[in-house]
Amino acid sequence: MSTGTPHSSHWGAFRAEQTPAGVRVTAHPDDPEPSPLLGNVAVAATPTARVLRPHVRRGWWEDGPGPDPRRGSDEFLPVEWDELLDRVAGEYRRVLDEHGPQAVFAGSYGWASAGRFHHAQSQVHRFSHCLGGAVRSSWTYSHGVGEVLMPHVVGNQEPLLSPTAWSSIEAHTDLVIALGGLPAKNSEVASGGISRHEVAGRLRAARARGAQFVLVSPLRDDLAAELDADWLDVVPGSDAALLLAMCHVLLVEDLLDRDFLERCTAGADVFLASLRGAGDGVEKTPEWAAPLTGIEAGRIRELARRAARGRTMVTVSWSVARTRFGEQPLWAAVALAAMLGQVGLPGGGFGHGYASTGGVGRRSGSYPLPTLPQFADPLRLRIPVARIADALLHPGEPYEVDGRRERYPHLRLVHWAGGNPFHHHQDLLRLRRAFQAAETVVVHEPFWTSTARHADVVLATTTTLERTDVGAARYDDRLIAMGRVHPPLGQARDDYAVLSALAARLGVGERFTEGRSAEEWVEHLYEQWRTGPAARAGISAPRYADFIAAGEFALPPEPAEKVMFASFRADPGTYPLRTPSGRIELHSQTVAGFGYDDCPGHPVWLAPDEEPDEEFPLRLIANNPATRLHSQLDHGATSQAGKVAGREPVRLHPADAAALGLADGQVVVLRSRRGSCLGGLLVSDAVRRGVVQMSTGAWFDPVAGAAAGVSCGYGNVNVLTRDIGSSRLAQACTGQHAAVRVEAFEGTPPRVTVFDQPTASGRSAAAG
Ligand code: PGD
Repeated sequence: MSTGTPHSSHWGAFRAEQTPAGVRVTAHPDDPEPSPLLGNVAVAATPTARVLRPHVRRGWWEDGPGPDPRRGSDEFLPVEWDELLDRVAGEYRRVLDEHGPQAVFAGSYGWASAGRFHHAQSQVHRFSHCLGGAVRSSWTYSHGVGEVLMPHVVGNQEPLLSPTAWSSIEAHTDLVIALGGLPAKNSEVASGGISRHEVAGRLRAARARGAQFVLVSPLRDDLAAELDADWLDVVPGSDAALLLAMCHVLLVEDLLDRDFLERCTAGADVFLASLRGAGDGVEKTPEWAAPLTGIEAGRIRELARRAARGRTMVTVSWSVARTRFGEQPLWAAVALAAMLGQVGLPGGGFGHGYASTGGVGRRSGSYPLPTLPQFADPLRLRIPVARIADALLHPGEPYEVDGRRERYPHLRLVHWAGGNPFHHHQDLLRLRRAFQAAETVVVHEPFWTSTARHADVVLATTTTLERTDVGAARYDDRLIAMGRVHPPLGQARDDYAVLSALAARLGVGERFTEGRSAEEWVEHLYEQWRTGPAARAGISAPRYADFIAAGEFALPPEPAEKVMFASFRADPGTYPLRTPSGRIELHSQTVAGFGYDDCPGHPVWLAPDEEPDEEFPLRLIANNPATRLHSQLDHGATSQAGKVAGREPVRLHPADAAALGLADGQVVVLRSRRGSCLGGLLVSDAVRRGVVQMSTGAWFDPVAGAAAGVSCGYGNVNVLTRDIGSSRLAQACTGQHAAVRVEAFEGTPPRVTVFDQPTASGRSAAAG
């Protein structure tokens, strides 16, 4: 192995060493295809965009807590740690005493960084549980639709977390129909870490054996060119129509597996009748789907026949469901796979999220990992994760989710660590108003992200390079002894140190820390795991000192190649699914009973409710980026190398660019009903006509935006997207799509300011 300190990130294991030229990063030698995202790591060790000491927003410091329209544009003052922690503890005490824990939001959604002990959300949750709890969030931005829908349809979340193994696809699948593709960029990352990147190799091996691929996506590069796929460049948001039409072909041409439907599904009669027009009088033929999807009827018919000819895997990326009515394409894909009758067979059936991260399909996640205990949540009050702005703006108002009627709590204190809502949420100008409605916003961040800039209190946090930890992830096969690469920059402290200091001030210090330092905790978690759950699972792991000396520990291989629902398929009576019927529910009486017209009891076609019009004629795809993970290290070398004219790239088909008189490389303005941003144009025929693609994760820069007369001067696509739930069922993120227009930017583009240190008066905070 190369020199340097072992380390790990969501995009790969590596070694890092401090050199006079900065931190040098070398990929793990066993990684067959290391991610280019490693090129972003070194910038974290430089002062650029780092929060080097604690800061406070002037208005909050001087005028006290309360809703404040200055939040997001006020000055920041550097302050001393102790003085600031005293004030934050006092504010916690005020809110808890006057309003109780239901007034504190500590959901802290976000990926933060790799490492089992310093995992920021786990730290905040443990802290708030010591204080009587706080409001938390349910589900994820990644796959919120699947998390709620799949338990109704197949009884659990297996299809989105650990579907049939890649090795099974590699060996057995004849045809992969990939809705949303299997994009290399997303398979490079995995929450918690990934020590070997294998997805591209698996796909190549399947292709070499003879597997064929069909890519269903408006973007050609959602599947590697080397796989030689047929590209169905569907209209964004129309996948459910395509899938229903394929189901219709199987039905009318009698290509369906009636025995499987009989033995293993419930409600097939209702679903099949709906394909023939029951309910709405519309036969879901390929001719019906053609104008909706932009795919000729003949191609749809042929694809259905092809799927029935061999072993077929239908995959739906997480992003396809990250849309309005995103429940429908996912449920329709399950229905198609059920009609093909291959669920539970090697290489057949369906999966949700292959290549959406590198973890899906890799391992079954059956081995335990070292885990920070969080105590029980005394409050148990949650909101759907993507409804945070609604909650802040509409306290006490009712909403529906998954068959329940709930009310939003009145959130006064927002405490966020390890996430970037001003990256991940939709309609950022609305989120800004929502944050302004809070009384106090506390953010732990290593970087001056837009979330930090919308806080009252910014707690300067270390990065993983500045601390030790155990790197491990549920679907990976190694534990990495993450070592400290360099000392903390400025006055940055670990989240644990900050929370320990707050806990002590709030009288729960001993409970929170159990008397251990961070380094003692890391060893303790590892040893607890080694001698407890790992030993019980038959894993013989080295003692901590030996683990550190070796730099890593490889988990044993899993016993057998996973085929999802194999035992259920073989014997549904003995191994029923955890649905009310014990089978795959093609019609769910439970969901039907909720009475939601935006998610009825079986898969249907629901036309998108923000369609292009004269004012906003293009369909935006706001997908995850190829040059960074989400918003992380946007100022890193790989991310910056991908910018166009210093802004986030905007891709447009050559014919659309020509019609608009736009040229490659120029600065453009994107506008939607909600906001506007600058971007740098890339003309590309990998994008369907009528579609514009801009990735998420460029830091929201309202300052540069103001100079340019737009909402964001750098290219944060979430100023354009819509803050609305997928449906009343899942209430999940719908950030993938919006209707927009693109025009030339006239004038001199403003300087991007979002990586600068924020303005401070220079006065000491104590001087007021
Ligand atoms: P990250 O950029 O990973 O985005 O949203 P998420 O909030 O996870 O944010 C993590 C933050 O944690 C960073 O700001 C980083 O600096 C900080 N951090 C890292 N390490 C530490 C630490 O040790 N301590 C502390 N305190 N902070 C740390 C991702 C979310 O975005 C996701 S998962 C998806 S899938 C969504 N996808 C889309 C989409 O497809 N389309 C749109 N329009 N929007 C999306 N948003 C969602």
